[in-house]
Amino acid sequence: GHTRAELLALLHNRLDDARYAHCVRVEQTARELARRFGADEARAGLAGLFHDYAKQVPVETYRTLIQRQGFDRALLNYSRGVWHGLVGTWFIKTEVGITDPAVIQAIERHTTGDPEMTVLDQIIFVADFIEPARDLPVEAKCREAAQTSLTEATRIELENTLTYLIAKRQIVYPKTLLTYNAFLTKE
Ligand code: DGI
Ligand code: FE
Ligand code: FE
Ligand code: FE
Repeated sequence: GHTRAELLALLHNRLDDARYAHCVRVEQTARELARRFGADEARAGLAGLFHDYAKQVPVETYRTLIQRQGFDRALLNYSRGVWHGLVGTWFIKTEVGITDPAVIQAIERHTTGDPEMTVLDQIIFVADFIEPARDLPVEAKCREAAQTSLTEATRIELENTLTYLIAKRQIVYPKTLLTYNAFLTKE
């Protein structure tokens, strides 16, 4: 086990100051959501803190890793926006030594979501979008929804992500759309 100071140093080694500060805010937001929705606060904090650990790994490093470590080759059609969650946990496991499957899964799912997202997965997904520095109207609307409904907050974020990607003519990872569909019909 690492001390908190060691964890923060490992995180900051991989991230610039702005991205590092975002991760610390997501940690705090995730802990609040865990208290509100009855999830494990320590796991939420750890997943929140490390969710963007691999956000600044070089693109060439990702390409090589996807080809050599048995990842789905279809991932090569996407970019770091998609890779840093689904593939990024490889760096968290090997460089930080985080092994808790629930924490790893929440980080894997934090960008694309998953139709079967757990409460912890949804907490990290939403905390990323509503941490205090996020101030767009849609982010405020999602933060308000997250006062009472984690699934509604998740749905709002997914709607925004898809709308954004389509408006920018960006490729949609199929699981992002499958997740949106699944959350349309959740309570
Ligand atoms: O890492 P953050 O910026 O804090 O936030 P994030 O991990 O939720 O999203 C990172 C980016 O990923 C964002 O610009 C939208 C993009 N993204 C999400 N789903 C998809 C996607 N990009 C593509 N190409 N396809 C997707 O399905
Ligand atoms: Fe991210
Ligand atoms: Fe997100
Ligand atoms: Fe993030």
